[in-house]
Amino acid sequence: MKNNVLITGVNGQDGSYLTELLIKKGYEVYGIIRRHSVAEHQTFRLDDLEEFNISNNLEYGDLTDFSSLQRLINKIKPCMIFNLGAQSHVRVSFDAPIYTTDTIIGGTLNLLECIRLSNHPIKFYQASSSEMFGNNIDNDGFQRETTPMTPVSPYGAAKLCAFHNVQIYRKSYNLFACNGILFNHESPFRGVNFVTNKIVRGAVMINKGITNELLLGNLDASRDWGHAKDYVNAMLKIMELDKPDDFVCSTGETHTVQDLCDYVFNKLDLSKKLIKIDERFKRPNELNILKGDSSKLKKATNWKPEYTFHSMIDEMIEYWDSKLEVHK
Ligand code: NAP
Ligand code: F7E
Repeated sequence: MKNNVLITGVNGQDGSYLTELLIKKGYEVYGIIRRHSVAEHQTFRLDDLEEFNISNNLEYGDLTDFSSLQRLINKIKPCMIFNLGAQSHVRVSFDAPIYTTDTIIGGTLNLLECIRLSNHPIKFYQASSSEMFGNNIDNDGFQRETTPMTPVSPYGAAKLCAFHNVQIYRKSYNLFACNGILFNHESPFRGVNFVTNKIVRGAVMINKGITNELLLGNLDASRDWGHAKDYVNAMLKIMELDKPDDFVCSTGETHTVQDLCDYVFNKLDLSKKLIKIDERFKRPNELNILKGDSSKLKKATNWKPEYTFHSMIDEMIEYWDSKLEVHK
């Protein structure tokens, strides 16, 4: 149908913000969810969208199960598919490389094949990642669409293969298939084992007397952190263009993990001595610095982020402050 959109990873951080945006823009949003043994918390990020009966549009399936994808695409007949589903944790991709690869490379190819075999046109968005660059940086200190890509993790390698397949299907079969090369983006809905939410939640827990230390890995890595709400806006703008293409989406600013700790701990007036280094949270291989140049995206779509690094972290602090109970 003209207005139907299908999202994989609908209950993830980006999936939930994108669902909200698309509903507000008048799209009918359908999402694929997996079977969880603890189903009651699975869709908590979509709770506020229940007034739109979103749970009626959630269907069981899995990116690694071609039959489930084909069945849903035939049923929903979406005009757009956003492929946000993935095992998205870089550290975990070293622990479960085959599963990570299956969901990302196999899952993306399954969707591209469904679209190629479908008898109606479907636009396709692929959640590509700055992790694909590895440690390549242009001479001016930025990564952009033309920067070489040499990933340093199984996750990055899988995303790079999927990225190429999107380009291959676009060129070979004339599909409207786009890659958004998104740099790190965060929010209160970020998984709590990613570093921003781990630090913010951990610091608020210390402040409320729930815990007394925060265990982290490498504090020297630098990331270009934006807000997920701004980045799902970019996804839709990319899909509303006349021609399919690939775009970097980033803030152009970089901060170390240490900078992030300093900001949060200073804001809450906590001693940084409570931060301890734990080898378990380090990776076998590290991507050291990310700083993206979004000029191409800005020129093509007028995209502009609304959040700053600090306004995003402040929002996350407020979220956890209101969620967690005082134990003092
Ligand atoms: P996220 O919160 O981890 O969400 C991932 C989603 O994928 C979840 O809904 C998860 O469902 C689903 N999923 C995992 N395996 C699946 C499978 N086999 N079949 C179907 N669904 C599956 O990730 P995010 O931060 O929203 O990121 C969205 C996408 O952007 C991901 O592809 C990620 O790799 C990519 N990306 C993220 C960033 C970032 O900084 N956030 C940057 C660049 C690219 P369950 O709840 O069932 O696990
Ligand atoms: O790590 C360091 C860690 O796990 C950021 C995913 O969304 O963005 C994300 O991947 C940095 C790394 O994100 C801890 O070593 C230190 O240098 O929050 P993260 P990521 O690995 O950059 C890309 C663009 C994606 O596409 C991915 O899907 O923080 N770090 N101590 C730590 N990281 C974690 N998770 N936990 C720590 O204790």
